Amino acid sequence: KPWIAAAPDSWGRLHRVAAWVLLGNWAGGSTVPSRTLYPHQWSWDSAFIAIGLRHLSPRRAGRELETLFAAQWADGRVPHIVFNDSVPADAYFPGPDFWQAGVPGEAGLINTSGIIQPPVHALAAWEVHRTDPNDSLDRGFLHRLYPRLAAWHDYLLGPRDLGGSGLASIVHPWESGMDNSPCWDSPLARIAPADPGSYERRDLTHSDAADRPTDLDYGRYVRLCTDYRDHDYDDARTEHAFAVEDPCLNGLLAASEYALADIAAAIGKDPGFHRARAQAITAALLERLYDPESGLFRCRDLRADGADGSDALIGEGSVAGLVPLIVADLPEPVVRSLLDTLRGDNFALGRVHMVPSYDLTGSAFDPARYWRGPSWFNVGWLLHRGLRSYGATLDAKRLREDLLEAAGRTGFAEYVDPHTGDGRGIRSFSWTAATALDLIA
Ligand code: 2M8
Repeated sequence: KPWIAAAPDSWGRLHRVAAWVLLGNWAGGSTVPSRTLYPHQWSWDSAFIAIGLRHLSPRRAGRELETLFAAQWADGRVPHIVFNDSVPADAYFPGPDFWQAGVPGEAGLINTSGIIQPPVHALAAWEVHRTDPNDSLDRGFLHRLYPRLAAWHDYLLGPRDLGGSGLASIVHPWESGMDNSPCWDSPLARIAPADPGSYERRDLTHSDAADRPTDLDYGRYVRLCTDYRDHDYDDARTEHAFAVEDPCLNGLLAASEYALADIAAAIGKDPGFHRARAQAITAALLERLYDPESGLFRCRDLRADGADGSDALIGEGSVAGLVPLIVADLPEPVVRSLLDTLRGDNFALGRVHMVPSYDLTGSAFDPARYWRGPSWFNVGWLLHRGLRSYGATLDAKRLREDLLEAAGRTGFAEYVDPHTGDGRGIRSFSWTAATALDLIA
């Protein structure tokens, strides 16, 4: 029996509470994902936050992104965390002492992590600009951000094109944003975990252990970070024992590259380079990661030792493989297959709460544990955008109501059990509030 969302006539109150959550998480120059579990600035969180915040204040939304890009490294990378020095150093692990990384800022060193997250930023910058284009142009928002966004994409398609394929690779599960996705189980199995006595997790103070990654996962996360740090985060010198081409990150890169073309045009520059690059990423995505048999994109493990010694597509089906639906101009049969997969038994659009992060029929499915099954609001927002752009209006409408109903009912939970709809993780989570604001607008 299809699960039916609440009637969409009461979003006024939801809008007010979402605004209250988002403004309550404002930390002076950017927004924390959560006051308790994530008390710093996170890269892709800030992009989703800006997309919602623009409906309250386009200027503040612009500031959110500019604060993040003030911490951009000289090589173009945008670090996945920008640390807030006024928060105690042991509030989050791994903190600044662990990463030993940063860039000079106007008021001294800005402490950052050394890894990245998916590039939603050009997309967000373009949406922020579109909210009040005249004010944005007057203040030079796009003029300041454009070269930084271009350098960010150059980093991803330069030093991070580890497969030489025209796609960016992630070198750590945290870089995917989907930390403990079952897709990472096989590539992570090759990584020797760090000594558990060498660090102390902080996340379990604020969240249920059953909802979070395991200690074994953390041991491997720490090992990969340490190896990278010990090579000064230099991609050419680090072995990168974990190296994967992820369809979510690369789908977002293609969509952001199209947004960068729009940004270039808006400030009187030639958009042609970015359009061509977006098309090239899309072509590489289709060639390298699309699996027509299962109707979704897969992750490619560059370090897998296939029978012929080659890299390999990872068998696990993740919602990351559906996110490329946000990319423009996909071939029609691919769009049709992606929609079939979304509606079929593996992701059951319209029959479970929101869209699960992992195949409902997969052997590793866990409805409570983080990115191994629960439904997430940022992913729902992306798929809603994709559905709308490809004319799946009814699916998009239902998903929107479902996302808004779940956000309000759970107190803006971090994620949701797809079967019961119960909120999981922490509450008053920023991107849950931000994506709700955008869906209401
Ligand atoms: C989660 O990741 C962090 C590490 O970056 C963590 O588990 O401590 C993920 O859900 C990630 O996608 C998100 O950006 C971050 C902050 O919300 O939390």
